[in-house]
Amino acid sequence: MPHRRFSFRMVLPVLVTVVALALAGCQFSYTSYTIDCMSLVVYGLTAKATVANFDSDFDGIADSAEFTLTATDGAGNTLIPPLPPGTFLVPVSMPFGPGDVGVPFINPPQYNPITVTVTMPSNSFLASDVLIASFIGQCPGLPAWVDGLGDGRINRFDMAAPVAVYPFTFEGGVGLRFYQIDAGGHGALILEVTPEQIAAVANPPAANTLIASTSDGAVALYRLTTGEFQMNAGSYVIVFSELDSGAAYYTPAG
Ligand SMILES: [Ca+2]
Repeated sequence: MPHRRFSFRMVLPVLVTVVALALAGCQFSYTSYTIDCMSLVVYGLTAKATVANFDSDFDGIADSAEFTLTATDGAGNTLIPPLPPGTFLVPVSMPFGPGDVGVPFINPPQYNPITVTVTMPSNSFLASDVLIASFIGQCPGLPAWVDGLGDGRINRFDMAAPVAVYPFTFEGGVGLRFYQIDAGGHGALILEVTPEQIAAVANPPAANTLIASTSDGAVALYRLTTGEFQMNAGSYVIVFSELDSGAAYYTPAG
């Protein structure tokens, strides 16, 4: 585990700072923590087990508190794979700390916020999971996940968008589906663009080129000379570069 020195820069992204918990199963406290794009670091951590859920010497009697960690980004992506049993142990007779503990994220976060939880996992010695602590922070520069629009649409941050754009896997590959959103928030499929239609336009084209549109022309998909896609739906216009629900997109100026 990397230990890092305290610095003001590392404190800035933290939303929630000093918390001390003394829950059933463990006395758990710390002086501060930081979360950034790379890791969680907990400073001044002390832990004293009051319940044992791990048998470290295989005599059939639990003697230690086992902790496990989950780390997820705003979209629920897992930032660290499941830990092997016994990764974090505090013997009941031997309190841990105070010390600094760093937890590196194996998978980089894609959305804020980042949440790390510490639990004592249930097993034959413990009837149910016990939440010990949770840490919440931000990776500066990442978009925030918007609840409610996290259904796979590309334009997932626009609550009032009149059209939702979804990547869709056709027989020949990935294309797009466009849904008109009514005042009640319900969608109606108004346009499908197949991978063959997309491939029929050069990438990048010599001039911005229409790939497909609804029969009335109200919603249209173009390939731009930059290689990006642009959807026009009246005054609502977005540009995106990938046929992926995690694709970055923006509204062009002007
Ligand atoms: Ca034992």
